[in-house]
Amino acid sequence: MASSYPMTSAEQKAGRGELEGWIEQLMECQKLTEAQVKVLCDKAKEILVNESNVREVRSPVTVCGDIHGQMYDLLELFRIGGQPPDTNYLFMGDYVDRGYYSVEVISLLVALKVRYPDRVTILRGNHETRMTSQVYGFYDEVMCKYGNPNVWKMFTEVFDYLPVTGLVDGKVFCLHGGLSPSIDSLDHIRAIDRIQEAPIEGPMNDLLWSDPEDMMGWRPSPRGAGHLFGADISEAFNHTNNLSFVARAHQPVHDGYQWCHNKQVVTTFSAPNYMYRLGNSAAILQIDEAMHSTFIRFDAAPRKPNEGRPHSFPDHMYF
Ligand SMILES: [Mn+2]
Repeated sequence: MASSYPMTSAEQKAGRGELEGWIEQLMECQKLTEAQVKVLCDKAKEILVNESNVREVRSPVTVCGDIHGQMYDLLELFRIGGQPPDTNYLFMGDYVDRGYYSVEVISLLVALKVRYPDRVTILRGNHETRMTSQVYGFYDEVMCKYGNPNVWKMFTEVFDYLPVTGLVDGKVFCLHGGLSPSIDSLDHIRAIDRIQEAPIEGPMNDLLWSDPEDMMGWRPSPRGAGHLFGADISEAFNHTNNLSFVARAHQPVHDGYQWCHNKQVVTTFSAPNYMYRLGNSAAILQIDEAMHSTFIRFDAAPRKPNEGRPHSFPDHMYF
């Protein structure tokens, strides 16, 4: 099984056995050392630099939404959806901030990416930026757990390399936020120079920040970044690019997933009881080889007695 996958050169340098040890440790919610994070992040950048802005993925694959540092709920997700690499995964961003375990969550997902690069895809969310993760928890958590900001700096460098969108079998377009008035086609996205801190406006910013809305046309977003896009926009984009639907994350939804725009767009959110208080279910989207979509709902894992609050949560909900 795991041993039958060919080793990448990055894996050879990091050491496959070493990586598997790190993954095991992280699955017990034990963080890596700063030196281990350095090795991991260097290997991750080597792999990610070669991935397209529109990362092509083959079915079967399980598509996941926001995680936000909720480590025990991510472990529950793997129990329900299957362990990598037995299940292929595509994560649509927002791994850090808000929850108690941004450090362990991002370390685990990056380690899985390096160990199983063809079976795990991790896209960028609006929280995978310096601007956001410095304010909403990840930076403070790193300071608290490591005593200096180095691990935050290393992971935010990896964030610059993450692909912004994915495409399952050419038919399901996956991304964190939504569409952009400056982007009509997937080729426009392929042409973006993405390896940088996410710009505060423009097409790449829109992909990370936009939301679908029950309306027509475009409007500025109340988030102060990205746009609201209407049903006519989604329909035109899917038609132009020969897509079945757009899968995105970015907004908590009560049942963990929610269709809109006449089933042109679906929101999937994978952090149950978001921020340990919203009471929402989480969901994952399984796409099989026949391109059938199945949503699996799950609820929050039991809280651990040692779960603490390493930092306070800002109160407004726009992130
Ligand atoms: Mn988001």
